[in-house]
Amino acid sequence: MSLAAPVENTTWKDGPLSKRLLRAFTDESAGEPADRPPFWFLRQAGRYLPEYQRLRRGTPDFLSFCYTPELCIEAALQPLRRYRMDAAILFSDILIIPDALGRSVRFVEGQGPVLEPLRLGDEIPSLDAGRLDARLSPVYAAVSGLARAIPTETALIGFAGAPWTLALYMIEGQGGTGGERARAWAWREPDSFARLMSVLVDAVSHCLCRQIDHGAEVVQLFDSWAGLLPETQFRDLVIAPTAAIVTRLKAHAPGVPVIGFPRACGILYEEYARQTGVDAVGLDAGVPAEWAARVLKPGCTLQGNLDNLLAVAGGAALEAETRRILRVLGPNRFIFNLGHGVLPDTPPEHIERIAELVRTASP
Ligand code: 1CP
Repeated sequence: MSLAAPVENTTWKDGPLSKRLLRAFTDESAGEPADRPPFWFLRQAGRYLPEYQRLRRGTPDFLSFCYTPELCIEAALQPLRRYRMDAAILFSDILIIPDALGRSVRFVEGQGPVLEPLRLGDEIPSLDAGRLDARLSPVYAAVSGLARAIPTETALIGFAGAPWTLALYMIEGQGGTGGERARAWAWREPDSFARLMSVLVDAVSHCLCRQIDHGAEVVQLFDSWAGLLPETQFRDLVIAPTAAIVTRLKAHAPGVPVIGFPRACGILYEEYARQTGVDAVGLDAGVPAEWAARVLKPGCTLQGNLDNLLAVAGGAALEAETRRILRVLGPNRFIFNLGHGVLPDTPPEHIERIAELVRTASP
């Protein structure tokens, strides 16, 4: 069978929900209480794994790696072999969408992504949505190959960057800034910024629908820089575009859960959870678990939120915090995860210890 052939996605059409991750999106009163929550780790594949470093050495250019389905499939399977998480996540990057729209994107060793910054509203018409499928077809092939390769009890998560976070990279040319240029543009020229957001809403919705068609059973929207925005911009640039994407996804595949991750947005999590239509919210490590359980959980599933530095540090604090999060947020309508991605200097044995603690958690 060709790697690129779409996979018939039956999980959400027919049930039953044999996968633990998918059960976390159902109302607990409808089924048996969970014995333990499902778990996976943000950025679970990648540089902290020696086997990934070996695989990556063969293809120095990271974008070429992302456009080679066999390599993406192998990179996504590596952490599953070690830790048997309840979910595999597509190995790709959020910046493939700007790349597929025709912007220049490079990954510089030791520095991260570097894009040719978008400077003017006049450049927006040059973003070419017509190229998306041709450029992204290897990504969809990786999704279908992965769907076939993972164990039957493992769920497959597809993902994309959310429009605001993509716009930030496209305008700033890199991450790690305060997003000043992008935010000033949004205040100064709301019309051209809205045009950019509209292109990105279309591209992200399209790319996620294709991932679902190829076998993704859950999709996650990474809004990594949501926390930079004051409330008015948060409503316009995070909540509204996310709600528009969720509407499109639900029209295309009503049963596929959507996880939103508006990182570091503080109490605006509440508005995000209520108004975007997402099925779950990913919590960063700064969100108090008791608050999230009381305020957010009644309406949606929660995911998170162990500090990723505890996965670096290990020891007694890692054990205590993992147990605390399991107690406060689990076991139903909860997906155990980190509050942000696994860092490159994380000892793999610490990830193993967390996996063991979650797997043996009692309700
Ligand atoms: O050298 C290498 O091997 C490249 C390192 C790397 C990897 C392994 C990058 C560059 N991206 C990725 C893969 C990746 N990126 C995945 C799949 C791996 C997995 O989860 O198992 C995912 C989900 C992402 C998502 C991603 N990329 C985000 C959202 C999550 C987050 O961390 O907030 C963001 C912001 C990016 C941009 C990006 N790509 C790469 C880096 C180092 C960064 C972050 C740079 C920055 O902080 O601005």
